[in-house]
Amino acid sequence: MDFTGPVELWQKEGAPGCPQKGLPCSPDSSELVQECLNQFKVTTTQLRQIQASLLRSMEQALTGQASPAPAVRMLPTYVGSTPHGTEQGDFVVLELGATGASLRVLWVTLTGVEGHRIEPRSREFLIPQEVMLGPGQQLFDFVARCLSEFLDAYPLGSQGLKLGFNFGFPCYQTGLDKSTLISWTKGFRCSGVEGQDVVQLLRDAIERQGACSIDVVAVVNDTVGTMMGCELGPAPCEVGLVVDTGTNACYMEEARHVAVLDEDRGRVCVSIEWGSFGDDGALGSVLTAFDRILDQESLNPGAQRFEKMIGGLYLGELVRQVLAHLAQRGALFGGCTSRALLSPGGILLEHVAEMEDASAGTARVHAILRDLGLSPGASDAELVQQVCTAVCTRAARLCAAALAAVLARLQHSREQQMLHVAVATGGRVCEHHPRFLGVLQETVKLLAPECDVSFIPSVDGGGRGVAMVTAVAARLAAHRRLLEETLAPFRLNREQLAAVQAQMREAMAKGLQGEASSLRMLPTYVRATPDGSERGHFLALDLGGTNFRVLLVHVAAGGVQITNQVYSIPESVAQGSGQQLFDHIVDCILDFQQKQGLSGQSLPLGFTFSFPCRQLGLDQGILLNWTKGFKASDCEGQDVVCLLREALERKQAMELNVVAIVNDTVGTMMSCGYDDPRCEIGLIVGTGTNACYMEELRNVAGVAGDLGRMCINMEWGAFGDDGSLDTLSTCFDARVDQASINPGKQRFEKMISGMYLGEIVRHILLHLTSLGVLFRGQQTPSLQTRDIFKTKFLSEIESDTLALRQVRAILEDLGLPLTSDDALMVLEVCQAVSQRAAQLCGAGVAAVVEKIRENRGLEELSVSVGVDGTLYKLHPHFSRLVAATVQELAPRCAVTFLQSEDGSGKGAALVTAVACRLAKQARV
Ligand code: 0WK
Ligand code: BGC
Ligand code: BGC
Repeated sequence: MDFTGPVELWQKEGAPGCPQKGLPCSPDSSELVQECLNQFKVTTTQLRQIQASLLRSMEQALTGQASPAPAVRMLPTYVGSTPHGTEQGDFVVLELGATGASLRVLWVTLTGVEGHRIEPRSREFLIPQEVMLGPGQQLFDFVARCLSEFLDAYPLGSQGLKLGFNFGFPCYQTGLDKSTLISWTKGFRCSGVEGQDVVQLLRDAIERQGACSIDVVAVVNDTVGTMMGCELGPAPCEVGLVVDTGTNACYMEEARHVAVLDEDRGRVCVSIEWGSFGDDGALGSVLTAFDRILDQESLNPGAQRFEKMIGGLYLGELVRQVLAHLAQRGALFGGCTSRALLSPGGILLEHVAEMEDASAGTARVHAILRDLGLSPGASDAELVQQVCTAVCTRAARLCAAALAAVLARLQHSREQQMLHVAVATGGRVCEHHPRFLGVLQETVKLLAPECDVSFIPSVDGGGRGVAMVTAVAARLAAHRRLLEETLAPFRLNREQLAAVQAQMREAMAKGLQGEASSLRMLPTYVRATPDGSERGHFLALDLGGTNFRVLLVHVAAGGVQITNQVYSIPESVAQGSGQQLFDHIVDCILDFQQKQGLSGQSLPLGFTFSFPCRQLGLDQGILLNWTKGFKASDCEGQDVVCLLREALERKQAMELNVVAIVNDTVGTMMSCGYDDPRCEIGLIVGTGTNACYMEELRNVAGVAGDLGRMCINMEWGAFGDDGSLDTLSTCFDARVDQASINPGKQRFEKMISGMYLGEIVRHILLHLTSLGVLFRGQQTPSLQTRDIFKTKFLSEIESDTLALRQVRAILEDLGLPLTSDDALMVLEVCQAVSQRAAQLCGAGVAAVVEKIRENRGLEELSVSVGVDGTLYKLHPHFSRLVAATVQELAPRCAVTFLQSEDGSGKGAALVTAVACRLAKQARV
């Protein structure tokens, strides 16, 4: 190490009477020694101040604050997860910078079996001083030569080797294998490297060396390697601490707190680069004159001030400075000095560690001092030990204050008062110094008593950790590839969506003509949307969605008042006998009437019945087939108005007059049409999905007349039941369909609606778990449980406001053992499934609006769509994606989506009101 500063510097500062922490100069030698030792005392208050100041700096840097530039850099490392323990394979690790003037190459075999370790094989190469201070290319060529020399001993297969580069210097990383050196530290100062991508420099050197089958897949800071190499234990190891020639720490930060990352999900390992703490003067109060001299004589004066008080490269030098100072004032070694004592770098870390080791005893100290050319007196050994202890104790306590700042940061970012965490420690100061770790742990307990911290020494200086990162990178890349392959069929492009639109148009035309088509295009006998002249009190029923509702609707000049009550339809009733179902419906009506004081009152009733019905009139609807989990017997093929009337009769509620049966899409269109006459389409995306629209009567075969329009219930849920969607259908869709109570039916609905999306996601998660991509490949009973993954979870998981931990909470409630990577992948699965649903729904709406535009021979169409349904209303992105797809596929239609506020019950009442108005006019 090169300390070439002018000796006379001491005299100037040591002048009697200087205010700041100058060089002590009392005439009494023991007092002089005490004065020196006191210089290195740092009080707990000062430690707390340092802890607070470093924490402030860390949080300023995380927010990306530019000026004043925070003293620490907080560099994201692209390591997003701690090891699974399942990583396996052979990896080469190249270590540069962790241990000063040496380079290490390791061959690491990861077994993927927890607790089963294969000892890495490694070799150390000393780096000549001129290489550490020469041109960068020389350094990297030296590194590449050492690498191939090491690998010559190993049989390299053809498949090439993955290499992890452990580079212990401050770097801006833009990817796991892309890293730009900010500045050299610790005695390195090669030219032409700062500001360069060190992975590229290494790749170029390896190429120049001709060792071509080596793939550099990751560059890692040594602290990260240390953290990642940590054995799995009771507490997650989420902090890596290195105190070797230099010092630094890293920890797992919530990604959303790292401004530069613009990522709001998951965690990322951040290299703090705390060595530069105090470069802004924050350490002024604890710096001694010895620290200032050391800094001025260093390769990088003014930089890495904190490191220069803790790092192994500097501890020996600090001790030497103090001993030289005391010797020259006659307080030590009888006033004699030696070349080693006066030469920078004369006392090394190893010397200090040995001299401090109480078990070594003073005899050993004497021996070391003699090796340094000194003639220690009787008391000198103890005084020297005291100096070593003072310097190293301060280093350990300062390091503890910094670590306490990291723990406080973890508490902040995790919003946890009580923190359980493991800290992986690495570096020769931690490993070899007799007391450093002890003082560190003690002081951390003092400064962060509410944190339960376990210290885990890294086994091989992070070699395994770097191999882990490389393996994790390889695993993440492999998992990402499998995830992309699994989700690719859900990513529909414009051509595929346009094809769905065209197929739907074709099926609409056939259905309207009564030809074979998966779209039944059922006439509803609703000929007009409300014109606002409707008046009266109406009862309405709303069956077929999440809730069964009975409503009292008062249509007046001032608007519509609605009173309603929700009743449940137990599965046993929905899948029992038809009589049981309709009796249950009438019981609810009677209960409602009784509660509203309407018992016995004769009121017209509109029945929203959200199932495919062939209507023969407004009050006649033959149920074609049940959908959405309903399967009541003796109903299909029956007129459900009759079934209701029979039940009313059975319950002596003859005063109720069933005037109209409408589909929920029609009710929704009417309900929204009451406020916006341009609303001529009704769309439901809830438990099920469907749409209706106002079609030109001339296009509707089977209904007399050519003039005017009639609302057509498309029953688009059945689109594709003829196989026309098979090209888009995935194996997961097939599994959901096969497990449903109506296999082969409602294929379009089963790719879009709320009753099925959760199940599609569950099947994908099962598949990804079986591939080992999720949940560490562990299949859990809960995930095998049908309908356990509710569609509302998609809406919650995809909401922008939810942090990943809340996503994790939802999944953990399901008993899924997950990591943050898993939660991120579950999120992507949900996004892919809901996006496809929204796009398919959008393609359907685009087909309808284009049909209306062409029906009316318009260049441009402006139309509104009344929408209802839990999925459409609650999912954070569904409505936007539907609108975007319609915009893309039907650019000549300006489509407004109106979310129905009062549900289709209001619509049913309005249809009833229109029917009553028309009936009265007919009687006049
Ligand atoms: C509310 C409507 C009802 C419709 C339902 C669909 O009033 O007629 O069936 O929306 O949404 P879901 O409740 O199935 O999510
Ligand atoms: C470097 C860090 C490194 C630390 C420990 C410091 O000088 O800036 O990147 O982690 O030494 O080796
Ligand atoms: C039914 C439709 C209904 C839709 C929305 C489908 O399952 O067949 O009649 O409109 O669900 O509730």
